[in-house]
Amino acid sequence: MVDDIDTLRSQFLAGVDAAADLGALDAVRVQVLGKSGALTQLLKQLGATPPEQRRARGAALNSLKDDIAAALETRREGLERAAIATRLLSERMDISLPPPEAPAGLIHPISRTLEEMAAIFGAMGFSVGEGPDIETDWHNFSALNIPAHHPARDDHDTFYLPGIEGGPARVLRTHTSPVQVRTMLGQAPPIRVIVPGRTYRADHDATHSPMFHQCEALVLDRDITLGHLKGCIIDFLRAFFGIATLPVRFRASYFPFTEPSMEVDIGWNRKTGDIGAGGDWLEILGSGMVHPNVLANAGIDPREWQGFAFGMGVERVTMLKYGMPDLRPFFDSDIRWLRHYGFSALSPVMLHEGFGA
Ligand code: 2U9
Repeated sequence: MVDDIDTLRSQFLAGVDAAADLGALDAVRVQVLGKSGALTQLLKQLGATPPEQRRARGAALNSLKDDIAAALETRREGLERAAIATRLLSERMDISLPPPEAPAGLIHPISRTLEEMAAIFGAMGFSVGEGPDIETDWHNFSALNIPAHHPARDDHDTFYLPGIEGGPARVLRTHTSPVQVRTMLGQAPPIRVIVPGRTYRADHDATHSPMFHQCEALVLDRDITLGHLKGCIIDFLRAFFGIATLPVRFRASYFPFTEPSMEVDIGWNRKTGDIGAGGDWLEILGSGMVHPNVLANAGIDPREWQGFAFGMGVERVTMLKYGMPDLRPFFDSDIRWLRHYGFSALSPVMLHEGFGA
């Protein structure tokens, strides 16, 4: 009788060893401990065992049951560990590898230029000003020393909008200068602000778009001179084009809102289009000392405060920096153009790296 117990034990332990996974192990368990399992049957037959043998046989069967439970548990733990190890091996990831695909989406060159301008001027202590695209005629023209019927208004090819219920005439702003007017009306000097943003003029060809971007600047304090204007603009242009020796030239000009006024040229090679050397000059922005009338219009005493302003076309400086021949693709939303000229979102603007092309 003891033989059948030992046979069952060795059969069972062999079955447990052979079980290759948790499913097979459970099948072995059912064979022995299930409703009609081998050990269950032997336990059921215990009642029919002669009384003098029953005690010893009962003890032997219970000991076998304990051994079976322990063996099942040990094997189950082993199989579970092995399953986890296999999974970890198959799911291992090499985090030093590049991502399987380039990230979707690229930064538009205009956004990139605006970010670079904010970084360069930000490092000089400028903050960024914003204002509405739909302006009053007064903020866009009159406050800037451009009275009604002044010929400068014709140069701007303005989009005029109907006034609201007899209110003041409205325009799509033709430059971002009205934002500096609003800044002066809203805060006392000293002021150091740049104003990047969309502007509108009714003009459309290879070098003009009805919507384009400008970035203007305004600095007001008690003792600001033309020297500050020159230093600020030269530093900006050299940082933006990434050329420490970029030649910069100031040439007398006229704008209604500045006096004196200067156009600013940079050195380039007209034949190759290379910027930085070559003996030719290329106009890049307009500048000047803020006209006393403009300060007075915005409620600032020109005897106490003075300063400079300048403005540039964002598309224009971007085209020059990256050698882009045509303005129109900026606004075509053509993904092929963006793949060529766009910037990775994973390489953000960082001033310490310089902005050289
Ligand atoms: C205030 C006072 C003065 C901003 C200035 C220019 C000269 C200028 C053009 C460059 C190319 C516009 O995009 S463009 O066509 N801008 O030449 N802008 S001074 O002067 C201001 C602005 C605001 C209150």
